Amino acid sequence: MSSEALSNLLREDRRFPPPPELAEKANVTAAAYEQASADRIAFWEEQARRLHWDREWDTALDWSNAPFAKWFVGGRINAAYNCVDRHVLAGKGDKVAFYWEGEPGDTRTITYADLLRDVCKAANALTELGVKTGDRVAIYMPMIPETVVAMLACARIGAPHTVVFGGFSASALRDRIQDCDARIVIAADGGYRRGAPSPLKPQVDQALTECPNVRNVIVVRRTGQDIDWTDGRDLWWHDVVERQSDQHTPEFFDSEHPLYVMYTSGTTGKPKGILHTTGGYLTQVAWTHWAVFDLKPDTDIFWTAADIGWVTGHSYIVYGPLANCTTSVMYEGTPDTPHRGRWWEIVDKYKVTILYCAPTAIRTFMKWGEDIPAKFDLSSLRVLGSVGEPINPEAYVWYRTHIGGGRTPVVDTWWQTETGAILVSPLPGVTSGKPGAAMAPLPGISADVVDDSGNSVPNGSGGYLVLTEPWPSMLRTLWGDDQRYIDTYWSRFPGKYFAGDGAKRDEDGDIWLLGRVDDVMNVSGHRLSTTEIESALVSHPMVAEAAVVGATDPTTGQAVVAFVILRGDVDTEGVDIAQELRNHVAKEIGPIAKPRQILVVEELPKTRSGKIMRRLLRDVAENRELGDVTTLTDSSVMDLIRENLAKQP
Ligand code: 6R9
Repeated sequence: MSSEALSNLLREDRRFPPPPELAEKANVTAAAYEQASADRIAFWEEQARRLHWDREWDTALDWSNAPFAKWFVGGRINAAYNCVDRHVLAGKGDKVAFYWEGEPGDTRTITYADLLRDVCKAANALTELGVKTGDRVAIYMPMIPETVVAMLACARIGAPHTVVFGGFSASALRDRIQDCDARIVIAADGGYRRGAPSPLKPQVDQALTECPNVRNVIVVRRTGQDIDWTDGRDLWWHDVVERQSDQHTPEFFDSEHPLYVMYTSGTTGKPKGILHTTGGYLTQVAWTHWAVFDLKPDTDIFWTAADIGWVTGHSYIVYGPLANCTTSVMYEGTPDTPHRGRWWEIVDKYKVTILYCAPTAIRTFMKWGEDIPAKFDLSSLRVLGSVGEPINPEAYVWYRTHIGGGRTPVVDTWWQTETGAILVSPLPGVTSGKPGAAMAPLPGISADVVDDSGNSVPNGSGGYLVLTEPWPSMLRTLWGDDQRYIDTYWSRFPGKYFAGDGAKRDEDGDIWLLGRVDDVMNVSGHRLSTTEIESALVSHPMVAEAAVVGATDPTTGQAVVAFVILRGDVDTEGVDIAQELRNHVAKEIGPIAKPRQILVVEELPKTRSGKIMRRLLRDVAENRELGDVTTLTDSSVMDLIRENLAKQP
């Protein structure tokens, strides 16, 4: 990283200490860091005791066959029992688990007692269809309560689920079903997105032409769309689940029993099946949900505005919140349907106290303007969270100011599908937040920033984020590919988990995430972070959102190419936008970071989890045929960008 870039970041000196009332009653205090560093294993054992174990473990961690970890060895546990039954048995059956809001405006309120009844019925249905402990079940659904019920029913009978994003194509679904050899698919006819029914069943039908091992498809009726039906294979959820008994006795499984496989893209074309198991995963999602959001189960209304088909949904819509007996909000649709204030209307309506979402959403709201959230009463909010990408300081401050009313801490939470739960994050009652920094590893987590040779970097320097000790919710392997697990995560720096993210430590020793290392550019021998240049661009009053890529350049190796979306409300009449922004970047970071090209676009290509697909932008910047676009939310975005560019000099 260039010294200019570093000194620029060190200029970020705004600090937001915890509100005193929050700090006073905070679930976690600074003592937790000391306690955990004195005895990390004992700390996690204490957290594991938050759960119900049918039999306690003999050994907390078995790392003798590293990097294959076993946590809470010998313990017996059932994830669904922990998320549902034990709360009902404790007299909380009437407590609301989900306030569900459909995109068209229909609503459902689901209590823990409702959830228990539905999960038992679904578990009985799966058993009737021959699903046994260890069999895989694929779930391809919109954001409806049945998705949660389906996941918990699988967990209850020990059948690992693999949830495939509703936005994924038939071929993506086929690859995932084939890779984990799922025998049953749970799907819906469709879901609502952008004000219209969006079909799902046709993709299932198409995928299954190449998945002969799938015996049955259970179909939830959500939209009532016309669908094709394969007799003998397809079954309606309301036929096969509704008639079942609402009693089901859960079996307790080994702590290391597989809970789910979640596919995520790797550097090759073949997606990686991240395997999570039960005891360690549930321990860490439950603890982090309680600690990082300062969750008060009796009074908070929690909302993770993400899709369940993404790991954030698994850990912080389903398993973490339910393990903590939380009341959550769940929303089916897009933020601008039927109007751009939909999220804020939901916060206002349900008096949401904790909101967790992605920086890309925040930047979109910035683009739409602060007068939209200003029309709603957001005073119930007390903690805001961010996940999925580095949050640039401008977005952080906007979020805190215009959504959080200048009161709420913002927790920038770093983690991955692989890590299962949040690992690096501020604690809202302890940490003085710095806009843009994920700050420090949570208690019980050992992380470091290292240079190319794997040595710890001093404060004030950049490098790679690594984890130096195993943690309970870590992935156990890649489904069916132990060697790829070792190669991808444990070979770059022997004995350390390589996250694939660039990071730096500031003068205080706090951690800043700088984006994937494949997003780190090398311009004339200077290492530049895409995130840093994006932040600089977004700090200009004309810019709403920016994506930066390194395009191959004959002289400099790589050159910086920036795609920007302008704010709707600024007057650009007579302004040479590109020149203005290039100078701005030069001023903020240094002349070396000046984009070679600045392209003004209307939209950026994003995955359903909100990540900008820089790979595609690089294809455009380097004038290549586009690679795979199947994981885009909306693949027509790329056509728009091309058309747009054809019109620019
Ligand atoms: C939870 C999730 C993981 C990658 C990760 C990193 C990026 C996530 C971040 C962040 C900076 C944060 N990422 N949170 N970067 N600050 N707070 O997003 O999982 O979809 O597997 O993505 O996302 O690059 O390596 P996943």
